[in-house]
Amino acid sequence: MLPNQLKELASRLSQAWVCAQEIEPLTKEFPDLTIDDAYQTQELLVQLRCERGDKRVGYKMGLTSKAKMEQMNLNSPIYGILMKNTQVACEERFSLKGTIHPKIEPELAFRISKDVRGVLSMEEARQVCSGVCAALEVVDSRYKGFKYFSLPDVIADNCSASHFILSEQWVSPKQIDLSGLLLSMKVNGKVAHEASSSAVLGNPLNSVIELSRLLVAHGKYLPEGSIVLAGAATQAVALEKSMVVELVVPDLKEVKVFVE
Ligand code: OOG
Ligand code: MG
Repeated sequence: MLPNQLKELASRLSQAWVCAQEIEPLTKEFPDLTIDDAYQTQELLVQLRCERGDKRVGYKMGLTSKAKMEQMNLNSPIYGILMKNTQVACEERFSLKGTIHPKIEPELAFRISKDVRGVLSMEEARQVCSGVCAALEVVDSRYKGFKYFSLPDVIADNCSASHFILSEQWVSPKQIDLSGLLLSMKVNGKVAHEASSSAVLGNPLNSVIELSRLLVAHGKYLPEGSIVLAGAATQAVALEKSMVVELVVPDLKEVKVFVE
């Protein structure tokens, strides 16, 4: 598609985010939208956010577990961009105002300690991830009914990124078995979904490797200091007012949010 058309799509999505109003999936009108067009639209959308005073702080991986691929009926890992103003502090209140049909999901986050400009090996991924912590991601599609027809739709919509919450403590990944952590997401004190971290591509570090591959393919790199969300290990839960959501992971500090 032409650059001007992609700009128009980015501004539609931007408007939908600002007004918290759902729109038709883009592919309904533009069935030929490619994955490459979609990543360019995502980039233009993020540029619009930056013009309004926000800042990039990292990346989120999506569809990295079987549970999420099945829930969304899509089958390939994708990335979105994390923005500074969408981080909610741990144990703070999160207002549903400004969201459309938000859901929450359990994740692990990594902190990247140096620029990554190529495709990482497992050994390199271990070296560049200087910290890991428990995270909750709020996803909120800008499309009607939280449904899309295709990967290009969800990629253009910054992979349904809404907000994210990190636990207050980063732990060195070298101290723990990253593929054997039990992630328990509790809603109002009761376990809603639970899975091993191995649900995320066998080991969540594979998600960072997959991100490095996708970034090379789309002419981008992973800057030092970035935060990377590895993708949900389980299905997401619809968020409702007054919920208290918590992710408990042995060996990591828990992360919690109060919904209002
Ligand atoms: C797509 C984003 C997926 C994850 O962790 O798998 C995602 C969606 O669920 O709308 O964030
Ligand atoms: Mg996610």
